[in-house]
Amino acid sequence: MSAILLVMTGWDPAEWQAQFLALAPRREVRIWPDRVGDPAEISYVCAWKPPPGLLAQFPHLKAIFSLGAGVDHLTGDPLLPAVPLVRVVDRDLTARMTEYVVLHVLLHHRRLRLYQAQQRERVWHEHAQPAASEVAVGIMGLGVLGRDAAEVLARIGFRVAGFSRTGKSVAGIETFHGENGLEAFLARTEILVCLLPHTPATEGILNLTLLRKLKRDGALGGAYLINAGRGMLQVDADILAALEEGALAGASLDVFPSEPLPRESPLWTHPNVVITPHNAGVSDPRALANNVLMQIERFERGLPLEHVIDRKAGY
Ligand code: NDP
Ligand code: OXD
Repeated sequence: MSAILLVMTGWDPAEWQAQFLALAPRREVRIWPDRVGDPAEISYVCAWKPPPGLLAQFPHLKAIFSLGAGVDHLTGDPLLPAVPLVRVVDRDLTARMTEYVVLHVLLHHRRLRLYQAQQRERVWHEHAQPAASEVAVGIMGLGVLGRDAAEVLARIGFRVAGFSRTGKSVAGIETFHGENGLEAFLARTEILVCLLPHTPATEGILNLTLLRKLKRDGALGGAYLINAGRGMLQVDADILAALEEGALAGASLDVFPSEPLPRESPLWTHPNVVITPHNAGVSDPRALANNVLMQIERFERGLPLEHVIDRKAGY
């Protein structure tokens, strides 16, 4: 017996199970917490936010599959078994994230919040509109998601740069990396898009000191933040302070240190903040069940698993 166990918090496992069984009817697919069966029969866990310590209970586990692109919901578990930890890299998820990033870059670029406010007051007034080619977008995290978004934004005409841990070369995109590259990257960036993973090195990186370094006197006349990476990258109080003092003119936030965003957070009602409920790049079981099953098949044929994370780097 080589069973797959679905472990998820906040998502409906029945939908995932149905997809797995539709694609691989002969597989044994179980659901935590009610239908785990004999823990010794679990070979693969497919997880989204499992309770810490749970995965250590399966003595014959061969691989763990994160059902999201991010793995911080797993790497924070001090008892995480030392088996390969695989993350999602899938065209469906990437396309969804790129939609989100492009939507929010354009929303700030085309001043949609301002025009919506004018509409409520029945005000017919046109504001100066820079061309995309005058506006500098900077993407922190030039990985699978950041790179796709960068390429689409460049195609629309924005001046796009990317920032990563190690050096990269991407046609049509200016690249910066490492601590030495950060200052120059921020100094040229008017719309900062964050698609970094949450690791010890990135926690709290979106703080007031960093936000103050963004370019405020560019074509847009202010700096904007779009965070669809992880909530633990951002300091909510610092974003509010940056909006207050003018370091930021607006923000789109999909992720928060505490999710759901507490009802009392002043971010909810800030006129220049757009809030979405961590759905920038949702994991759709119709696309991802197949992705995971293909990986398991590769593994069972003796081929290397793809997109195994580097435990030391944390992503
Ligand atoms: P990747 O691992 O492909 O890319 C991560 C990028 O971040 C890489 O370019 C990496 O640099 C860079 N990076 C990591 N650490 C640092 C650092 N300390 N300093 C500078 N750059 C750093 O991940 P994905 O693009 O697939 O996903 C990114 C994140 O997006 C996920 O980890 C997840 O948190 C988030 N996400 C959010 C979703 C949502 O719905 N809001 C949906 C899906 C993902 P290098 O290239 O040098 O390795
Ligand atoms: C992910 C997410 O990591 O949805 O994929 O946040």
